[in-house]
Amino acid sequence: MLVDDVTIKILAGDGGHGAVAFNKNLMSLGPTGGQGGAGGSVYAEGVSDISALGQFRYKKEFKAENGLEGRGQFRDGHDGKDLVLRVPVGTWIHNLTNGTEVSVEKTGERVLIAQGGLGGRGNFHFRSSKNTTPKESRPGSKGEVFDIRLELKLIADVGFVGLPNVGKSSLLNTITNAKSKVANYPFTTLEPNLGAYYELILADIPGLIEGSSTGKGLGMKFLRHIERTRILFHFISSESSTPVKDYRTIRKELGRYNKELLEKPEWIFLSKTDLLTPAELKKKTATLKKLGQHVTAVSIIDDESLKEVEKILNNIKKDK
Ligand SMILES: Nc1nc2c(ncn2[C@@H]2O[C@H](COP(=O)(O)OP(=O)(O)OP(=O)(O)O)[C@@H](O)[C@H]2O)c(=O)[nH]1
Ligand SMILES: [Mg+2]
Repeated sequence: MLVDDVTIKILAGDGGHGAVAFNKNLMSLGPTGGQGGAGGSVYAEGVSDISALGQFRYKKEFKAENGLEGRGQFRDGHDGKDLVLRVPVGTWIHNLTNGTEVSVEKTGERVLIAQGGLGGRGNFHFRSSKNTTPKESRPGSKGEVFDIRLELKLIADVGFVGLPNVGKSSLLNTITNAKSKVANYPFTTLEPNLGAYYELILADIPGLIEGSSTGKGLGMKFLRHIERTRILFHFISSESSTPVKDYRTIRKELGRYNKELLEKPEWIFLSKTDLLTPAELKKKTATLKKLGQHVTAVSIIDDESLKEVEKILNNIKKDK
């Protein structure tokens, strides 16, 4: 089950206390207490794996490390390690404690969500000409503690649809940084996967079959995700002897689920074209072109065809 709405508690680390210490060397008495380390902060970082919120289903509290206390001999405490929570791009972080919200829109983007406490000063800091033996130091300050709600709003620009095993995930992996599972059997992809092509987000969803709209196969759940995409890439395998029928099967399910899906701009991709002879390729492309949509031949081992896909994506990017 895809987790797309979950509430957790985050705790940034507390700063370490400053130390009170004196030089034990009789020749030079004096304060030597070091400063406490800073507490670790909590960050959210965007990843393309949209199931990443699954890690929050059972575990509900996430704490960054505290800073360590200062010590004698001018030694400052170590800073606490930051905690980085990996969240899918498109995750909104609603801070339930202070009412602010922020979203993570890009893979690799890091957002500070709870600031760690500062380390307290040690007595070395409080020395002066009047007070050469200060016994004063400061405690570290507390790290921020918030209740946050993580809500995934899939922000894909392009949704990949098609029958199972037609090469949707393979193309996603080839042109983006995604690591969608690929294998030579139907229903390899069990949950939607996102990939980023520059600022465009591409969503690869599990293969659809006749009856998907009524819950057959992996069903409905994934059609919901492409409802929010702007454009559809419709994949048809070169291995199929019935490409037009395959096309219609998918369109029927899309329309039965939500007629608006049929209104979205659509690009047809005839995939795995390295398996065809030039003559077969020509014939299949011509048949599909009769459907009145753009048809692009693609093979993940043919760089020229991949450049075509990139060209299409670049145009979509321009219009964004
Ligand atoms: N020859 C060839 N094989 C390909 C190409 N693209 C994908 N394949 C193979 O086709 C099989 C299915 O690829 P996937 O990318 O898993 O297909 P999918 O459409 O994501 O499948 P589901 O997740 O089940 O819907 C794998 O064995 C791939 O290696 C291609 O361009 N040429
Ligand atoms: Mg797949």
